[in-house]
Amino acid sequence: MPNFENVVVETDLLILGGGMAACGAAVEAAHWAKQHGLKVTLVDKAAVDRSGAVAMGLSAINLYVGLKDGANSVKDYVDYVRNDLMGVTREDLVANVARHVDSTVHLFEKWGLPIWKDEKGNYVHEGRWQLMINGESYKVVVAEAAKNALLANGVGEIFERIFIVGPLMEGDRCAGAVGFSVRENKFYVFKAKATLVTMGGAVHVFKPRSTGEGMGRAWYPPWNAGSSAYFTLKAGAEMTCQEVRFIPVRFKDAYGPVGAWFLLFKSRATNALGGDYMVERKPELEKWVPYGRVKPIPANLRNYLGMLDVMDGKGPISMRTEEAIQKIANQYRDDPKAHKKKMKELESEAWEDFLDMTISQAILWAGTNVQPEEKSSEIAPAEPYFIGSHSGASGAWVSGEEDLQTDETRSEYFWGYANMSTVQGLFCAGDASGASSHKFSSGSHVEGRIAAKAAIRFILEHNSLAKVDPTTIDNLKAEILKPLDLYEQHQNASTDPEINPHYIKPRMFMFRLQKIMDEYAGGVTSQFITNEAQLKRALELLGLLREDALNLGASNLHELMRCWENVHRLWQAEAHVRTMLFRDETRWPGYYFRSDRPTMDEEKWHVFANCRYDPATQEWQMVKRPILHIFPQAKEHELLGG
Ligand code: SFD
Ligand code: AMP
Repeated sequence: MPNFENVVVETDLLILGGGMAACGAAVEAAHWAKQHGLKVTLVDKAAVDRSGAVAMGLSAINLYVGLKDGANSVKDYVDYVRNDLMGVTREDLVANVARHVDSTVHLFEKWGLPIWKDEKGNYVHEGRWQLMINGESYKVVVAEAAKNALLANGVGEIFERIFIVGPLMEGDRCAGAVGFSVRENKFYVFKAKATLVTMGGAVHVFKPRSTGEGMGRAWYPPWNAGSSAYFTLKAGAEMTCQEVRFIPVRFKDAYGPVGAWFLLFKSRATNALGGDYMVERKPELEKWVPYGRVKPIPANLRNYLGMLDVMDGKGPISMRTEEAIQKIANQYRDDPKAHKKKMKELESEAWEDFLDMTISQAILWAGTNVQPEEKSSEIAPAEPYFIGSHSGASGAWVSGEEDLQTDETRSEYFWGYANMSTVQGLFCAGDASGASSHKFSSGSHVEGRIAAKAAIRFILEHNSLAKVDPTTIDNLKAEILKPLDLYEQHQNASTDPEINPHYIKPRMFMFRLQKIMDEYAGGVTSQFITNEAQLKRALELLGLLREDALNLGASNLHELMRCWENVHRLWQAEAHVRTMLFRDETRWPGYYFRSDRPTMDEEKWHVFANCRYDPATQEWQMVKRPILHIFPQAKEHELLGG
């Protein structure tokens, strides 16, 4: 085995990940840590400047409440999120993000992020909650502030290109994390008084639509591989909404965003016959009341209406970019000069929307001779992703903030520290915390801040480093580096290093995982449909894959990372399948459909479906948790419009 140096780092607060939530956490933690003489350490598998979902930039800030203008209230946002998730949401968590998020957006602007302004100096909205930005450098701007907060103040340190594999535990308390450098032969042990997990969601658990040379292309960034879910599951934390995957409808093949087209340009999407599924399929929504009647129509139901057209043989579905652009420009048709100017402006906005966050879509447009003002573009539902901060909801079950609880919610939703999971000292934010969807980039940043502040308080009240037995660390090191050993020992047993009787390479492992999920757990190939028998078969096959996970082989550090990314994906997959099996109904058609339970069952399933892996018994437990309201006047059935 190659010689790996052990690097032990002791800290007070350990932030895992360097994305939006982590950067928010760094800024907030630095403030409180400085006051109390504490140390904060941030660890990212990549380089913070361009890591995570915002790496390429974004073209909008999807969550801004605008409390100061009085445009919206916190309750308005909670209503929106709950309705979009077909009634399943933790109101206390969403409200906590919503009441603080504007301050984070104002910080972004102060740090230099250009937010579009109208002639009166007001933010330009894409939709009710979304602001348009020139966001190519969004992540760089946010990262710079995080780095300044930690490094310039001398309260912290940042480790880049360290892949975190899993938790370090002392009994039931999280005592830190272990991982390895992806550049040098170094094994890292981070010992901490509190640990904040912000390692994003998961992609490539399901077979992507893209194949061959385009295979890595997906909507969600390929480098987020389920590390948050693995970490929290292995620590024994209760997880929530693991069945709630997100399927974004995107411009086909390069996954360009649709929000600006639907909301800002007010575009329609039509089928091959020119029909608008949102109009023609409206009666279908009645099957999903009360949520079928809310405004805006929940994202999964919007997806579902389009999918019904495709299943009826009416595809492809097209975004009518040419129609939308002409319609806006036509308002200026009496003045040819103004018309020409407006057309130029709209064209440039259309291209910038992609260039700001999905550059490959602009390249695909260019490569296929698309001029959006002349020709419509195909859109399609992507493969499923796990992204609790967007329109999915999967993540750890975390405590809410004390002042947002009612007498009823307190015993269910509060256990001392905001955003702490059910494991002592283990906090989660962004995609890592569940049941609080629609946080997006700004909400994830502010949730990182909320969690970091609570974690600092936890540290002050539990101010000791755990004593971890050295043999525990040796065992973890041997387990984590095993793929390198296996490869070294057996590489000569076959002529092709990809195929060997003694080990499985991570790429092959990933293909197997994706095939299982795609075919049995409601992926693209099965039109997002599954049933009990298929889910049970998926579990059986995942069990066999789990056995083979012990024999992953890696020829170098990069492949070692790939091995562990795929183990992380496997655990995310298992939590997903088990929870879809547990929830005996179809609640989110358009995300997945249980063909054996084709309707929603409000009486039995108006609950959170939670799961937990018990590290002691190595068994999974499934449990229902109640959906409770924090705005007593706002019981959802009274709220619904339509
Ligand atoms: O509209 C390890 N999102 C959008 N949000 C917006 O506000 N506006 C938009 O325009 C958005 N669009 C969008 C969005 C997401 C994606 C994928 C696309 C487009 C294509 C959502 C936000 O991006 C999202 O909500 C936040 O980024 C979530 O923040 P966070 O912190 O939970 O995740 P992250 O930023 O991806 O960061 C994860 C970090 O973890 C690191 N990491 N580090 C160490 N060890 C490991 N094992 C690790 N595994 C991961 C990563 O490197 C990263 O630093 S729109 O089109 O939808
Ligand atoms: P997207 O580009 O699809 O991620 O959308 C960006 C934002 O706009 C998210 O907040 C979406 O929920 C919202 N959104 C996208 N399309 C629609 C639509 N047709 N109606 C209402 N909201 C939408």
